[in-house]
Amino acid sequence: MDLLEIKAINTDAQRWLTKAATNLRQHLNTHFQVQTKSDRNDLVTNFDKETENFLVDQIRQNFPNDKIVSEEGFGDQVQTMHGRVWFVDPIDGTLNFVKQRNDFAMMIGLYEDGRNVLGYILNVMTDELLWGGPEIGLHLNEKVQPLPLDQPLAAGLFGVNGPMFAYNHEHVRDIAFASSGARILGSAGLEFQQVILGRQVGYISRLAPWDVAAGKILAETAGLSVTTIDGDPLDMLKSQVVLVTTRRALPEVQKIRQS
Ligand code: 2AM
Ligand code: CA
Ligand code: CA
Ligand code: CA
Repeated sequence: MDLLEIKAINTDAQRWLTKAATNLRQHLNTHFQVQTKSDRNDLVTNFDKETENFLVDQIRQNFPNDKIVSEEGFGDQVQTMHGRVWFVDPIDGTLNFVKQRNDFAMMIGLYEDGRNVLGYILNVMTDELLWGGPEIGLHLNEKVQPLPLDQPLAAGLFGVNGPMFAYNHEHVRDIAFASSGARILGSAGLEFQQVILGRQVGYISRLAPWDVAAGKILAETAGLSVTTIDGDPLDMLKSQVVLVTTRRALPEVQKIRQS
């Protein structure tokens, strides 16, 4: 894809997100249909489904040959990263959305032959859109976003997944204790935003492809490290424990985990 095409897609994607987020904010005080999925805290609402349906529809209308990986079932069964693959998480932080009407994100990621192209993380209630990619750089709304400082683990806050922290799974509690302090936001997208904006030194969680796709593109554009907990490249088509950190904190985290 050349720069002109990437810019054209970027204009489209921002328009879809703006429309979907405006619609969602307008319906915050209406009735929610809430269903459980794998357990009592794994929720889906009619708004997750409607938003995903809308975003997937826009992609299909504009790019009928592209493949789509999405959370709530409107996407495709995608077996390989060959060609153009979109990732859609319509509401990231559904539990926050249901309980707080706050701290949730809309995310889109676009890859071509497995390579990063465009990523979007929209904090729906603050209307902060972090967007960009290797060809167009990193932006927060209309401004170019400076890259985060390469801080060591002890110098910053560390985002964690609640249950992994509670059970010290993969040494997550030990890692957080070596930082300035643990944070649990309840939205993988907003955790990635915090790290990319330099407000946290890292984040660790078990994540599905749509939880991490946009964040990986933006974080790598920001010069951060995104790997599995073992330090391997991510497999974009499966769930795995994902670690995003500054370059400096990465070996420190790995040392704690191996201790
Ligand atoms: P979601 O709201 O889109 O489901 C919450 O800890 C974070 O982890 C959210 O980003 C949430 O995304 C994600 N997550 C991944 N798998 C989950 C699960 N089985 N139950 C709840 N949240 C999950
Ligand atoms: Ca979910
Ligand atoms: Ca998610
Ligand atoms: Ca979701």
